[in-house]
Amino acid sequence: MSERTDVLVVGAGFAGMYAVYRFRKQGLSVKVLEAGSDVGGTWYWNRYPGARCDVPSLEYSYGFSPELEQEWDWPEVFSAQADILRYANHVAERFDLRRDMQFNTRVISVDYRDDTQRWRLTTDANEQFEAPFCVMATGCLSVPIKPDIPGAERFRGAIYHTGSWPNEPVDLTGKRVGIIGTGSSGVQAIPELARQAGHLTVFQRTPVYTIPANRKRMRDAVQQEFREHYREIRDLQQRNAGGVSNFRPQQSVRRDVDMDSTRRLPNRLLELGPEQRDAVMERFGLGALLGFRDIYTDAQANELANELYRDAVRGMIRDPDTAERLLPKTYGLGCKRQVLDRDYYDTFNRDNVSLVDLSETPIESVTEAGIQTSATHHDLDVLVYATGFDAMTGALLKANIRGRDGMPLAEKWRDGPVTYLGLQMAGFPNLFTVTGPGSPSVLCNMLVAIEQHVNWIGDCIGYLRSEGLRSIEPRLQSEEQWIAHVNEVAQGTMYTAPNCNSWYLGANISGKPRIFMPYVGGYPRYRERCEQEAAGGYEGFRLLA
Ligand code: N01
Repeated sequence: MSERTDVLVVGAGFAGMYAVYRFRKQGLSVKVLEAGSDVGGTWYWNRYPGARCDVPSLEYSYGFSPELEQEWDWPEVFSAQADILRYANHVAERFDLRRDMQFNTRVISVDYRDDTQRWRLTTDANEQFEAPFCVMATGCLSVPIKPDIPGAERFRGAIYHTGSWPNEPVDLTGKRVGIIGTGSSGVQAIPELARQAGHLTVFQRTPVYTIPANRKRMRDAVQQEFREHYREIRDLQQRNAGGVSNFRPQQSVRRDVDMDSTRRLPNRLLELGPEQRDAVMERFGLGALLGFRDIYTDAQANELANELYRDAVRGMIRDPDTAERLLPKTYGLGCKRQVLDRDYYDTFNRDNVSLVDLSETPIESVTEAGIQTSATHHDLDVLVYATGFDAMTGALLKANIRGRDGMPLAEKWRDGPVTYLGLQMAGFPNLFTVTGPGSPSVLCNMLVAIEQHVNWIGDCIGYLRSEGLRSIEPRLQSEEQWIAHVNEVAQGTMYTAPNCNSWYLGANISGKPRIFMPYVGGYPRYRERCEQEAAGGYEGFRLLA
């Protein structure tokens, strides 16, 4: 006998948590199924040393509760994983969310039953749950991947993945640690691992562009000023392409800090002469490059920025050969998600760190005792994979979703993800995805994107109920037009440059169709489009009584 509710939600990260609050508030019964042992999603799984968020915490926080905004203290401007997880736990307790959640439960199939017009979810313990509505709140970066290296199973030391780091402390004192991968996770972990380990060997396939992160402690006066302006800040977020308000505190600014000086720079790098460019780099460092708008769309400006970046990095590394290996040369700034770091380059000046350039000496195999490259054997006690995720589509495909007439989602998405607004798929009635492919998701402040999606879904279910309708799914034509639009706006940006290979494009997984998955047209434009659909009675969808 299966348990029945109005809505089933898969995942208890920030999306699933808010879904419980929102749906309950409108009188729906909800059940959340979560593979982990508690709430937090990304911040539950990614506990590796150095993990932290790249959006300021006062903005990367829920906006649905003014009381919550007033009572929570953030210790740093950009929070560490442990502080964000503490916040998630606080929210779960404060709103009694766990009451409707079942943990340690992995959903292994999600089936639409044509006879009952309900979704049936089956778990790894062979439990079954049914509901007329199903919300996949499974996250965009929640399926960690490990490369297929010959002999990987033979390694006798400890193996970790940054995306599923253990809850218990990992003692690396005196150990010989190897890490594969230099994306956001690797770049954050490497300086911390180097501090803890006896020796750290970094196996790098593609060098990264990384910018020093803001490391400020939160000042009470700044937090207070945010609290006094929160409604205005949430409103600004709704009108910003990336869902961040960029609110500048006025009263609490220290007189000795020139907070806005980089904002006085011109918008275009190509407007600066050589001396001005050197002066900018000298004064503001690598981060200044990101402020020039032309580097994202103009190939000449982009290459100039890349060269300025490389010159600056050459000056940071003591060993010129190591410096040269650390310089990205095969793609440009703006192609991948911008990486932020604390002490990344300086870590390569430490005596206990060595860099292996896999483009010169590729990995041949993992052995019982370490990694064999084409040049030598590296003895290791611990191997850390910082090799990323099957992004955006991975968790949805892994859930084995089958829609009307048993149609597998994997078949519908054989040539890449097809959705309408990143919210729904034709053939999958009453199934919703939160921050799905085709929505701004990973290009937006996640908390803003999540609340907007969950609110839209809640309103949609409310509409169906009030109109006596049973189901909603997109028209095929709406999907086709939307995907064409998603592709069109991504063209001409550095994201889709021919030499760019990123997880946004699925290029980190062999055989995955090369499609730019998130919507790059900006959050406000996207939100307005969703609002128009709702206000117009969901014309782009098929509604069935
Ligand atoms: O994963 P990635 P990530 N042999 O895919 C390498 C978010 N995030 O976990 O480029 C050797 O970016 C791969 O090399 P290459 C953020 O959105 C956010 O680091 O494929 N190397 C690359 O260096 C981010 O973008 C935060 O040649 C192999 C690395 O592994 C996203 O998560 C922090 C390999 C994977 O990099 C993913 O970041 C952390 C192989 N066979 C993560 N296979 C913040 O908020 C892969 N690699 C700051």
